[in-house]
Amino acid sequence: MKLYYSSGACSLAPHIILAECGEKYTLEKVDLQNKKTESGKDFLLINMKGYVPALELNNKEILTEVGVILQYIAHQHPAAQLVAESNSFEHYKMLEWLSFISSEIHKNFGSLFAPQIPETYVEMIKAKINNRLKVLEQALEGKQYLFANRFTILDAYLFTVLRWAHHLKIPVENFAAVTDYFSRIKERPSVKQAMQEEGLIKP
Ligand SMILES: N[C@@H](CCC(=O)N[C@@H](CS)C(=O)NCC(=O)O)C(=O)O
Repeated sequence: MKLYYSSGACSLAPHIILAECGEKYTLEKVDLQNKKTESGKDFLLINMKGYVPALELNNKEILTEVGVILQYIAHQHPAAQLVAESNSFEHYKMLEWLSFISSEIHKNFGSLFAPQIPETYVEMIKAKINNRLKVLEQALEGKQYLFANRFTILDAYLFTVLRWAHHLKIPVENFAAVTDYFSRIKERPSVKQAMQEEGLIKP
């Protein structure tokens, strides 16, 4: 499989899961500004939506959208138990979290990266984020992982977006369980491997 990514972007989540599964993968960096890949391809021909991640399968099909890519990779490696069995109630509970991370955390955090957004909008989004962090704090209290007492695709995704908090001046340190969780996930070998491969930490 080949992952089209941008360093530290939400594509880090599937990158972590590729490493976690022991899947064979290659990486191709995307210049999101110019929509060009590092080998000079027009990224819009790979993903017409113009954003990462995009996963090229071994049969050359392309999959996009973080939540879908995470589930696809995890389903290829059932023994790793990174996602619940399709159609089980547990799977729907995971989808509930996946949707929460995507629409309530990822997209609210992501909107703060836009340059020159009005201060009133920033305040509004930060108040919203604070409420979402309260939900996570409660969910993570006394727990190692977000779901089912084991590392899953949810942790790869949540870690990836929480990583942006410091840069965005979101005071995650006010949430002790979230802060502990983040520090713990950061030490996982697959997380370190993916971060090294994206040049986010030194080997
Ligand atoms: N709905 C998409 C959103 C992906 C997304 O927001 N990607 C960002 C990086 S975190 C991006 O590539 N932005 C560049 C752009 O939108 O042009 C998903 O879940 O995969």
